[in-house]
Amino acid sequence: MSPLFPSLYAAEPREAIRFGDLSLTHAELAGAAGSLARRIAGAGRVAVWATPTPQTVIGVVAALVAGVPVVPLNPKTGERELTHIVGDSEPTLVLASPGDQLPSAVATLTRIDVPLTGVATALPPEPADESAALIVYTSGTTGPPKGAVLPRRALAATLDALQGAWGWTADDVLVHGLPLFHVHGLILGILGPLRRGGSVRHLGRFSVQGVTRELSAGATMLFGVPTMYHRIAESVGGDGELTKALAGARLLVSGSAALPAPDHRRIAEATGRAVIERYGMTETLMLCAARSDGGARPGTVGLPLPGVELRLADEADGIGEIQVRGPNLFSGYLNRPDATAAAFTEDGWFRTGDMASRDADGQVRIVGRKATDLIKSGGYKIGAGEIENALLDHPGVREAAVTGEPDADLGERIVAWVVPTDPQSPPEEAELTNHVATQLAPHKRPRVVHYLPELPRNDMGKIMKRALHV
Ligand code: MCA
Ligand code: AMP
Repeated sequence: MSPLFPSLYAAEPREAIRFGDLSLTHAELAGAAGSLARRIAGAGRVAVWATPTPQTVIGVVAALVAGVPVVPLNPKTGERELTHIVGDSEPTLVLASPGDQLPSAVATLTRIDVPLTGVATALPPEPADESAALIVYTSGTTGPPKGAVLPRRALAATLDALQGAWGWTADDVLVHGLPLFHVHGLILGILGPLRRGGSVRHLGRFSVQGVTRELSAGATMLFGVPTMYHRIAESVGGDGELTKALAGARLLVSGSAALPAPDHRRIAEATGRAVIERYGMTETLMLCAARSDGGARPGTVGLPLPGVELRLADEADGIGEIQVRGPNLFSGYLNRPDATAAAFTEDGWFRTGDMASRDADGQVRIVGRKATDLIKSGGYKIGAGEIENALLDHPGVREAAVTGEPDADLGERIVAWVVPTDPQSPPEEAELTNHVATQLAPHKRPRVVHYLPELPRNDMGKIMKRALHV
């Protein structure tokens, strides 16, 4: 098999990753990851406590080199969700940084503290293309998140397709502040530069100042979700240093949700640079991308990437559901053959649930989603059902419904509609918000809670979510 990361095998002495003051070359990463790979070889699956640190990168790369599937864990995940993910994926080990405090749901696993250094010896041969590389948990409309099993060939296919679209080379230096437990930050943002033999500087946490600093100091590409570009757009007019830094970048890429045209315009007007969009999903990795050599229009996500077959199903007025096939697709949901079967059409196309049209030149324009019960907030996909279930677990809540409302910063904000058990003393808003944050994850917490005497229901007793708005 050809290696996922050729420059590790070549032990290149150039910088590969940088987190603050800590940086590792490809050779150093090969040493640290190679040593760890030998320790974990043969493990069933490994969980990685995916803090934004070099240890996370070493842990993930070690597991990929050893052929051990990785389950990246959001360190802020609450008890209920973490228990589900660990119970479902059954890792035998957890890789963490020294000093990380692990909650009880993972504390029972054998823990390895990831060392930053290791002795470089020959790396093991890579496993078969079809073997599982990563299991990434992603929300559906109802129920707890499902583990999307991503084979190595999907990673290689998607990263190589992006190389072609963006002219991505070993000379590129990527900067981002995305979390390392999702596709965008981990696969595109870390494994992408490593596959190219280039480098990535991670901000630890996103800030406009961090972006300015790194783009001014030689970074060539920026990846972010629309919320990050919105925050950049808010600053760009009055911040000469930021404007100059963005203008000097080779590529500004937005993804994970639609980039609003006003943010696109503000950045383009101030810097002369267009932010380009790419479109994908956890299950499919990248499907479309605007090219770096021009032709990007606000509101479009470019053409299907090489290797990706894309059709619009059940088209009406030029709008249909995006369905796809290609080597970039996942191999199924872990332990969920029912959900895997439901995700594909009878003739083998994956149903994305996204509705789109195509411009005259073929560029794809996403216009909405089939399911109103999926919310995209800050680029995170969140199911209304999982939040409703968490709220219903609170003794002060008799009934609950969750909706997404437009939000200039987050794209959509999570809104909870609650019928209290005791209308005379409803639970406080902060109490409910913290309940969801600690059971599921902070990014899944409602930003607004409305209290109602009852929820609007139709004759069948179904909650009429369309009637829930302020
Ligand atoms: C606030 N916080 C709390 C609470 N309230 N913690 C616990 N309980 C509470 N009640 C904490 C939060 O954890 C956070 O900490 C801090 O306060 C600020 O909260 P928040 O306002 O939620 O965060 P933010 O700064 O507004 O976050 C915006 C963001 C973030 C940085 C844009 O949403 C983000 O990183 N989004 C990226 C999502 C992503 O990668 N999606 C890709 C999915 P702290 O800041 O320390 O965390 S992959 C995908 O979609 C496909 C494949 C694709 O196409 O890419
Ligand atoms: P996730 O399951 O978290 O991987 O989210 C995937 C979803 O994010 C897709 O189905 C789309 O709805 C949305 N998405 C990703 N990129 C874009 C984009 N550039 N424009 C619009 N929506 C996007």
